[in-house]
Amino acid sequence: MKLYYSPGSCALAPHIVMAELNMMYELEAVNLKDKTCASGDFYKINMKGSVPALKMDNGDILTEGAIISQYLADQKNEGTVLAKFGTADRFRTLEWMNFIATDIHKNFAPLFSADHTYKSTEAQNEVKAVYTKALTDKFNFLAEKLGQNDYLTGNQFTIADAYLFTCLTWTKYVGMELSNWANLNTFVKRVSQRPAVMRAMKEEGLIK
Ligand SMILES: N[C@@H](CCC(=O)N[C@@H](CS)C(=O)NCC(=O)O)C(=O)O
Repeated sequence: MKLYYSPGSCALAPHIVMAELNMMYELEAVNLKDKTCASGDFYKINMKGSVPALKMDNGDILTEGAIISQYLADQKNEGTVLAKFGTADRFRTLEWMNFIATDIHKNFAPLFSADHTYKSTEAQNEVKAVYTKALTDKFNFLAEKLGQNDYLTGNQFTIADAYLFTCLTWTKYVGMELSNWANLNTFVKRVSQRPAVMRAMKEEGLIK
């Protein structure tokens, strides 16, 4: 299997999942600016031009991070990072995955793109204020739901924690202070100390 990624992007989430499951995998970095990678034109691998993309063992490409993580978990079917098919715990994790994909991940995008999307500083600041407020509301909810639990669904680290962790690492790039949410701050510190997370971050050059 090969994961196409860009360092620190949302592809870090399935990367963490592969490391957590101790899978055999290769990595290939993608330059998201010009859509190139060592194999050449990244659009030929993923027409959407976005990471993550997973080349599965049969050579087919699977895209959409939330689905790649489910696919990876089911390859091992250990019931750890994702509970087994048909269980209530599995749906609880998938509920979080959808929330993170649609309400967290995608609310960061305009914060990253505002400066090169809008000409006037006023418009840039307005967009940033709207999406910072949207994320603030979601972070308030997350901090309350996380409570004193180690992870989103309790004490078991799941694919949803890998995804949430990845998104929360972006707060430092968009001027959001994670220490305003003690539970989220502790969560990020806890996850960042997991050996598989450290391995994935090292492989992406994010830490030494
Ligand atoms: N719907 C995709 C979106 C992935 C996505 O937003 N990837 C970003 C990096 S975090 C990206 O590749 N952006 C560059 C682009 O789309 O051109 C998914 O959930 O996997």
